[in-house]
Formats: sequence, C-alpha cells, structure tokens
Amino acid sequence: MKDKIANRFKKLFGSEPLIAFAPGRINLIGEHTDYQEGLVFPAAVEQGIYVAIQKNKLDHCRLYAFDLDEEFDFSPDSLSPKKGHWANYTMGMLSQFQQAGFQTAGFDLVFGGNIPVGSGLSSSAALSVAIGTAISSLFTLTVSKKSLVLYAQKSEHLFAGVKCGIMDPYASTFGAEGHALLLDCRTNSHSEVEADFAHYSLILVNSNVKHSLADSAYNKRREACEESVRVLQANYPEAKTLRDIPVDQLEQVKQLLPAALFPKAKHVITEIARVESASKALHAGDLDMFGTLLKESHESLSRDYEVSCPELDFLASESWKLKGVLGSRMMGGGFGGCTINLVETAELADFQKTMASIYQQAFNIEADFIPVKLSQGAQIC
Ligand code: GAF
Repeated sequence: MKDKIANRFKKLFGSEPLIAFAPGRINLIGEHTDYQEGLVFPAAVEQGIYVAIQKNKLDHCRLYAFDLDEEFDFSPDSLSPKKGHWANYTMGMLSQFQQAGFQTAGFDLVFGGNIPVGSGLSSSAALSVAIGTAISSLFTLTVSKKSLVLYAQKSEHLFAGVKCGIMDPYASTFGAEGHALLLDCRTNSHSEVEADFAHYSLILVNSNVKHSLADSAYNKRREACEESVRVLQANYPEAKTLRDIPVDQLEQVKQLLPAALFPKAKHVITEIARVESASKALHAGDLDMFGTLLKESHESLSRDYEVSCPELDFLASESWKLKGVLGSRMMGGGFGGCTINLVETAELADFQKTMASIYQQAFNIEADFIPVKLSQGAQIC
C-alpha cells in the first residue's frame, strides 16, 4: 500500500514525497466512557492510512484520495468545513496547526489505506493522525504527540461535527506492538499492558452495516451523560463527570436520575469499572474473566446505552454460543461496524464458517472477518 501511495504521488505531482503512516484501532473494552473522562483499553492495529506529502511552492494545497480517485484543492488561508467531505480531515488538522501558531505553506498530499470505512476501526482518526504526523514532519514543527492527539480530536469536532472522545487518535498515536493501552481519559495518560492471549486470537466480524443515525446518536448520548452529571451534582457536588460516581452508588443514582437518563449513566459508570477489572484480568492471564467482561459490556451497550443494532446483537450473541469463544461484543461508537471476538485459535476456521453462514441467513448480508494484531502507533516510514 505504501508503495502504491508513493508512486501515485510521484505520478500526480512529480516529486519525491515524505510518507507518514497511522494505524486504525481496536478497543478491547471501555466503550462510550472516554468523553466522561473514564478508562478505555484500546490498541493500534496493523491496518492503517498512509499519507504522502511534499511542499509545492504554491499558495494552495492539492489533495488526492487514492481509494476514491478524487481530487480537491483548497487555500490554506480560508479554512472552513465542507459538509461530509473527506478533505475536512486535512483542512481540520491544518487549521489546528494554524491556531497553535505554526507556520506552514502550500503542499500536495495523497492518502489511502486498508481500513474498511465504517468498520469501527476508526479510519477517520487514523487519517487525521497520519496527516498531523506528515504536516509536522514536513515543516519540522515541534509538536508533541499529545498535542497531535488533541488536534485530531478537535478537528473531528469542528470539521466533521462528531463530538468524539480522545480514545481513537490517542490509540493511533501511542499504540505499542503486542500491547493494549490502559488509557485514563481524565489525565490523558496511559500504561501499556502486554496482551498475551495465549492460544486465543482476536478477530473482528464486520457486520457491513452502518446505520445512518450514528453521528447524531453519538452526540445525543454525550449530552445525556452531561445532563446526568448536572442532575447528580445536587448530591455529588464534587462530581465533574460520571467518572466521579463510584460504582457502588448505583442505587442512590437511580433514585436521583429521571428514568430515561439512569440506564445511560449506569452504562458509563459500570463500563469504567469493567475496564479496570478487564485490564487486571488480562494482566493476570485470566482470559475467562476477560471474556465474561466483554459479554457484560455488550449487554450494557445494547440494553442500557442503546447504541447497538439487530445485526451487532445477533453477531455478539451467536458468537457467545460457539465452541472456543471466550467473549464477543460490539466495538466502537455502535449502530454498525464490527464485533470484537476472543476465539480459540484452533477454532478460528469453524468460527468464521459458522458466523458467515448464520449471518447471511439471518440478514442476507455477507460478513467480513478481520484478524487483528496489536501494533505500533503513527510513524514516518
Ligand atoms: C467513537 C469515538 F470516536 C470515541 O471517542 C469513543 O467514544 C467511541 O466511539 C466509543 O467508545 O469511536
């Protein structure tokens, strides 16, 4: 892929580019907790986005999306979002550099990758991080990795309209081979946890559906959490986010919150506790416990947080029944995309065969299977 992107760049623009890569991410557990300053447990994967970039001595930037075979030109002097357009990720990142006071100039950029769009592997964060890595290297800007993460998050808020948390660009930037990141979204710091799954493997099942309400529902869930915090502050004046409500206080919280809000708050509060337990279980090699927590996470996301969909519920619950499966749950923002499954390596072929067939029968959709390996974060290559 890297060579294809580099060659296309040379063909289109005639110069030798610098190449940056940023990976997609999986999340072992800890869904919809990052924007409440909770804990998450993601990892970078091998699949990702390559960006080829070079200065062009012009007063504008020329972009080319390899996978779409589309071009786009813009002036760096007047950056504003263009609804639903892929160029937003470049313009959004550039605008973050500008706001931080960095000097840049016209450039040409080609990007492409091997992350299935809409799969929940966060191709958008990978693209933003790859662009940020490429721009900072091209103009030798002194930008910390953490700033890049924050730029990518802000760019997604302002140019793509999704009020996402920090997990995706963080994992794409800080990923470490063979490790998951136990990320504290209050302090924006992490510890690496060696992910030894012994004779089990992680495999994603892509439902190949993406329900259209995803972005607006995401922002609504975030608002529901913020509303819960406002209500709870009457009794918990110190609470800044749901992270501050201990899991053993759920009964009290139930009395205080309106019926519509309680299940949403319950998901976030219990999911944060599950991340803590899951990271300890993985560290201790207790994969049964780890798998049980994945299952509980799915049930909570589906029943309480209401971000699943029939296809994901089907894939997760059917997976739980199969031989050699320790755990399965929906992954990412929800309403489509992938489930993440922990499956005995010797059973992987049967797992895929059975899941493909029953999913096809139930929904008349072909599922894709994506084996994943925990890999390193963004880099110049
Ligand atoms: C999306 C968001 F971008 C993340 O910040 C996170 O909230 C996730 O959904 C749900 O855990 O990927």
